Amino acid sequence: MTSSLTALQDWVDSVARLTQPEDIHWCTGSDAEYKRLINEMTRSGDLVPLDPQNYPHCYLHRSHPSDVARVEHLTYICTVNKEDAGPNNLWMDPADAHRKLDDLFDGAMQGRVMYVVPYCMGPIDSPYSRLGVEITDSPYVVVSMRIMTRMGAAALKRIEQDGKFVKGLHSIGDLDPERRFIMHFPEELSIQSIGSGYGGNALLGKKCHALRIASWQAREEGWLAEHMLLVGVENPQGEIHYIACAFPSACGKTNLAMLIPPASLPGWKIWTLGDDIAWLHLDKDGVLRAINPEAGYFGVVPGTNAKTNKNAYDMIHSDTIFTNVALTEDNQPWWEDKKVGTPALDWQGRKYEPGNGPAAHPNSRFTISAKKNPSYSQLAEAPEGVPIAALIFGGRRKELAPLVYEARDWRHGVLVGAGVASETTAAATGAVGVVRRDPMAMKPFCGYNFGDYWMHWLSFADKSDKLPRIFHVNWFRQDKSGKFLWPGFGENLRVLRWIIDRCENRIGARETPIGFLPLRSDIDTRDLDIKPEILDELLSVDVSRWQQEMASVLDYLEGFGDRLPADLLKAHEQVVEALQKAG
Ligand code: OXD
Ligand code: MN
Repeated sequence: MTSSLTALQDWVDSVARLTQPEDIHWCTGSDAEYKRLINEMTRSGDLVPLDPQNYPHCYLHRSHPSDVARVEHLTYICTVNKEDAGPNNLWMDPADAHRKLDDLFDGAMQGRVMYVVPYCMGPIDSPYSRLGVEITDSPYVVVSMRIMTRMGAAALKRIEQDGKFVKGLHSIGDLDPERRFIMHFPEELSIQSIGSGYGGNALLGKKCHALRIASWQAREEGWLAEHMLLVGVENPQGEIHYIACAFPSACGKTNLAMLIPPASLPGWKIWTLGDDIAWLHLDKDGVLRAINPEAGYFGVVPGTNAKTNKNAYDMIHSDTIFTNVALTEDNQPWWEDKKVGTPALDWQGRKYEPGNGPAAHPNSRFTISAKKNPSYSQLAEAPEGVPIAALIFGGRRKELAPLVYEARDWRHGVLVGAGVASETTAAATGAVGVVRRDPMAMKPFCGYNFGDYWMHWLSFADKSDKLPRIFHVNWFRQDKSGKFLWPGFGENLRVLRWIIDRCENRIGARETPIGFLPLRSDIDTRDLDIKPEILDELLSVDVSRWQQEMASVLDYLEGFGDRLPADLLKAHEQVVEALQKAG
């Protein structure tokens, strides 16, 4: 046995001694294993098989009603030095955290099977991929990890070669929210999660590894682990530009990643590489290249229909695990805005009563292999990843932020990313609809001090002169009556087109204090029912409101004290001065 496999075996043995499972199963990732687990969960009631005619190989899983979203207030970064976790994270001393967790994990798997799940984040043969092993007592987690990652024998083989892997320990425990913790130990490359079976807390390859731990690894190794969708945009001439977009949770990353071009833009196509996470590396020529570390989608279901996201809607008619959706009389999954069918049972399995709230939980999810997507990119498995033409930040802002603007340079782009704010959604527990700062859409996911993170971002300017341009978009502007000003969905391609034209130096722009904005005539509105004055409003910069915004950004940035990079402050000053001149 190689030393990495010995280290893995030793760790598995020590976890088994602590958690005392009834049995241990090393996952191979085979079809037979998947089917056996699905059958077992169907028998135990963990999964409800759905209408085999209309939803073949689809299942419903209901999580505990107190366990339906990520729990940021129970998510910790445990670094030796508190400052390394930063004000953007909850922190616990690693020794205290280990003591607490050892207590909670003591005997936690009694009467259950402990699954050992080797996985690879990224294409199995990519130099940019990283390895992990999750130990879990939840078969739902195992089948989900098989969909979401390259899981099983091939990953184990690579662990043997590479030596390094992230250790993730998960138990659903007793699902008591008082005994629920999601703890990260970046210095130990390890994660421990107990008391939750919900995806973002329990599928440790996703947010815990591919963002929180990976962001730390990325800084040490000189790359970026980001909360970004990844797509190729093909124009009618057959050229494909790859873009990566960071939007906060439930701001439409999955919809944009699978966008279907409107009929009035014939010949355009979108190719999906990822809908949630991108790992970005500079190659030897200084080109920023990206892979999607995941292999599947864990998407928000409500709102998905043939108009908003046809690709997702079509593909989730087979081979899908649904979590917390409602059911129709004839056992079809149902959710708000599905547009067909009526709910009989709500997400908790109760008879549907409108007085009890939505039928499907607002954060109900589909889990499905990326390969099922009709717009799956041919390069999704490419070990070398794809070259990035543009990085796009965005948020859900009723007011202020224009439809699109371009940062002046990389440094300004880092400030634009650091200033991202968005109205909160149901993807995490807590109030919905409140504007909060969510730098680079990484507020819940950066595994270290944001001050150091921005410094790391800024450092890329010294490493390459081929960096992509940086943009900001906002699809969510509303008028006074709450009506959206921009049609969104497939029509967002019109904005991506402007972005690509800018990257190719094909068009000019209007210089404003906050960056470059489109000339009205450069946004193609063919066949779009949008009045010129609405477009003007979407493309306007309200100087005095931006002055307030920049003051609020500064307030936020100053919270990072001496870890705040001076260059970020300089970029901020530049915008403030430009606003002053314009005001
Ligand atoms: C997600 C999230 O589940 O960002 O992707 O919350
Ligand atoms: Mn996400």
